[in-house]
Amino acid sequence: MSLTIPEAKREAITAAVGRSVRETGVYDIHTHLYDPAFGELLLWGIDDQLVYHYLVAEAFRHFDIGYVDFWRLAKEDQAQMIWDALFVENSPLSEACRGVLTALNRLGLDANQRALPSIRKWFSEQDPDEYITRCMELAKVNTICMTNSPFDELETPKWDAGFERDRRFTSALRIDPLLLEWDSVVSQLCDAGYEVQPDFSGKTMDEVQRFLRDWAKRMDALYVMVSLPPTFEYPADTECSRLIDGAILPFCRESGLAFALMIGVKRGVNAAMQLAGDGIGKPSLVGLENLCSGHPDNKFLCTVLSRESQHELCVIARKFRNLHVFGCWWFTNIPNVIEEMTRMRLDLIGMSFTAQHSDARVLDQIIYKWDHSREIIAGVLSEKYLNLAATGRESSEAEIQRDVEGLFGGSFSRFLGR
Ligand code: HDL
Ligand code: ZN
Repeated sequence: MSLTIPEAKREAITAAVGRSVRETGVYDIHTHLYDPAFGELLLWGIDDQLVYHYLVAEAFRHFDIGYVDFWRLAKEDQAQMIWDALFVENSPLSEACRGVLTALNRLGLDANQRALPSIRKWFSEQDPDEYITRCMELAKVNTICMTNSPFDELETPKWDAGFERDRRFTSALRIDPLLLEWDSVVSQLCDAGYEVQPDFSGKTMDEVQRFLRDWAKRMDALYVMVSLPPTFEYPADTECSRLIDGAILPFCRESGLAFALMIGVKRGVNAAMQLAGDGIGKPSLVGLENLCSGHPDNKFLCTVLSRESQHELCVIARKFRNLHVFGCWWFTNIPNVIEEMTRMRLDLIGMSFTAQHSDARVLDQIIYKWDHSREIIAGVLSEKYLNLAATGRESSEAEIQRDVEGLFGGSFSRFLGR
């Protein structure tokens, strides 16, 4: 028979959880932000927020303009079109729209204003370096993990030249082209001095491992990562599966790095929308299960794009301690699904997961992505601690704080052994 909790205790538990969730600094373990040394690659400000591909996708539903004509417009003109369609002619109720206004409000601007030029003027007056610190402080983000690709010609020159790292920005080695477009990267690897063959003959797998070793060292990468289509299978007679077996997993075991799989994205279902054109598919997670069971000495991070796959992902995590589940990725990063996923994870895998990542592409977004998620996570956690109290178990504020720190990056760091 569960205990009836006095109202005062209910309020005390809820307040303690809310305080801890609101105040605890997070490790944002997956973003598309950049160390300030990358200059223009680190996006920030109202126009970059408005042309974020989430808003492009939503705005095109109101546009008559053709895709090509839209992309030909200057960024400010694209932003104005998106602002007019989603924030003036319609109420900005979607998660990504509300996010822009949450960020404006938290930055001290009037989120009720409709005139974009006055907002734009405020941003033009901000100092970039100070602004980075301001956004991180407002969002209570302690550390930002970047997504760094050795195949991205915009960022590789900076890595080649070397630069002094901003310690607030760590790195993840992103290898999608290696696994998903092998034929197109063979020549790039050869040009870079790695002796690889299209048919994997000769020293190919050793050379791919050397490539990974060189870049992981250059970036001081925390983990290796890939996004995978819903058709991903492992093991399979595919170049992806052969490279995972022959190079990725041996390298990760040797280096102690985790291998992160982000499963379920269908790239370019509407390619004319560019980044906004990627879609979703419900994957089989048998490949993930085979990876975890077949390679107990490898560590795997995983997040899955489809809401329908979240329960299966939690059950696989229950079976394999070398799997760490993280975040509410992309199309699952909406309030009702974040709530459902957080509750499901707490119910099935307890505290051993990372509750959220921002996936921010524009610096200012960390403010809203974390504000919105903290509110939801606090609600679910309060419910769980109240359920616990009903058993007669007392949770101290220190225990609640410990648990929240774990969900916000501590469990991730322990899993990586960092
Ligand atoms: O593949 C990924 O890392 C995804 O997060 C994509 O970058 C996607 O475009 C995105 O930004 N989602 O939030
Ligand atoms: Zn991402």
